[in-house]
Amino acid sequence: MSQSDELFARAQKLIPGGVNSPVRAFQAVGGTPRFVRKAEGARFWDADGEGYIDYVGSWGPMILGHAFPPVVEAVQKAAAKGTSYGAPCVAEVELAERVVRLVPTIEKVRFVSSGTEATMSALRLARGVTGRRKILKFEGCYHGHADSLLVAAGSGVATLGIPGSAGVTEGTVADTLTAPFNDVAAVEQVASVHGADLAAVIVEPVAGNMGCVAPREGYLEALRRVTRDVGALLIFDEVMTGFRLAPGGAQQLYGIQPDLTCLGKIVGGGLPAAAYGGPAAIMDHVAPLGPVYQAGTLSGNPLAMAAGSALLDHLVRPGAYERLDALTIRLQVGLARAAQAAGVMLTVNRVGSMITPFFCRGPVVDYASAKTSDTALFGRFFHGMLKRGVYLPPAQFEAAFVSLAHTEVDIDQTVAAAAAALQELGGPPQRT
Ligand code: KE4
Repeated sequence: MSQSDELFARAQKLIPGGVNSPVRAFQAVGGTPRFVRKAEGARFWDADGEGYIDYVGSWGPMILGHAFPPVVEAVQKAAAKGTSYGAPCVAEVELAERVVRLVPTIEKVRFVSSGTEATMSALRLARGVTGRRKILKFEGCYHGHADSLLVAAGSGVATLGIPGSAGVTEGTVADTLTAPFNDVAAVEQVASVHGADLAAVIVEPVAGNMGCVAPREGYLEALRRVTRDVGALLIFDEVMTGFRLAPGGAQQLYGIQPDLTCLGKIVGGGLPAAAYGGPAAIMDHVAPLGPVYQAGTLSGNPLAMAAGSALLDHLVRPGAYERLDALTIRLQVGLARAAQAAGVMLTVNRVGSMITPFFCRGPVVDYASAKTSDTALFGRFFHGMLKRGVYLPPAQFEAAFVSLAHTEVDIDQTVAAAAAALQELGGPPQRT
């Protein structure tokens, strides 16, 4: 029995599923989750001392690698001055100044403690500002676990809210519409029927939570056009893409100006912090200035603020994003070649340093096409990589992340492991 096995058995007696977030439990791939003892740079070591090249990176924050020294130092210094005040502090202002400078559509920003809080608050703000009730999200996009966003994917072009989790009532999702991602006609249809009561459209501008799926050419522009036409707010959920795809996130990469932006993950340097922001004309509706209430004991936590500022100061440097792209392209090409050599159907989607190998013919352009993936084969591939010291997201419908701590040697090691793991998969059904 491994240390992780023992820890997992212990954890399962105390914590539902033995984890504090479901995806960590390995249910999509089977086996025992690896309990992390230490992480540094592009790697972590589990409780048994096994080392892995890490492509989860805490699901996005570790874009400079784990235990990045300036971030660690900033947190240590901040902690020595107290861990939380429940009162304003300079670190909040300093991170807010960085966010506003890097994301020009954000004139004012409110820090919260999770991406869920950020999207939940942004939607409440949109409803408060517009006086409207309906919100539209897209199938396969995930925006955290606020009730109104936990809706099941619909079957039709647009579906009125169907609870996507036990405990979510029909009432709380009655005003949540869903439509397929990357389908302009579906959005136009929603606008034609519900436009007058549509408060907001919320989207992952590059989807990460169905696996990495890029917006089709013109799709984001269409969302901008349709929302402007009907007077709904366009909310970019950049919890994952913010500071990941460009200093100004996906909105900079694609040249789209949303009304509100949600940020998370990288913005807190791996500590619990997230944010939502936009024009002052909208943000000034938030308490204590305006009637839209939102609050948080640990919002603007000084340690998280210090970590976020330290990370951004070292991330946003000349050449950083070009290097992230180059490393991830190297991985994408290597995986595709390895799959071809092994005769395994693989579609490797990539945007910037977000990447997902889908075990299907492709193209993967939305949730329906993502779901054609052979998830059992993904699970076998996951374990084939794990035993060769490569840690991928333990689920097919997730994005993997490359960091600036990864090197060409790491990428080439990963590709070599993939070549061996893919060869092992064999089996006639998957051969091209
Ligand atoms: P949190 O509440 O988990 O901080 O953020 C929710 C969220 C909001 N928006 C987007 C685009 C997100 O990707 C997330 C969270 N992402 C998942 C990864 N697929 C977090 C991992 C997990 O749930 O454990």
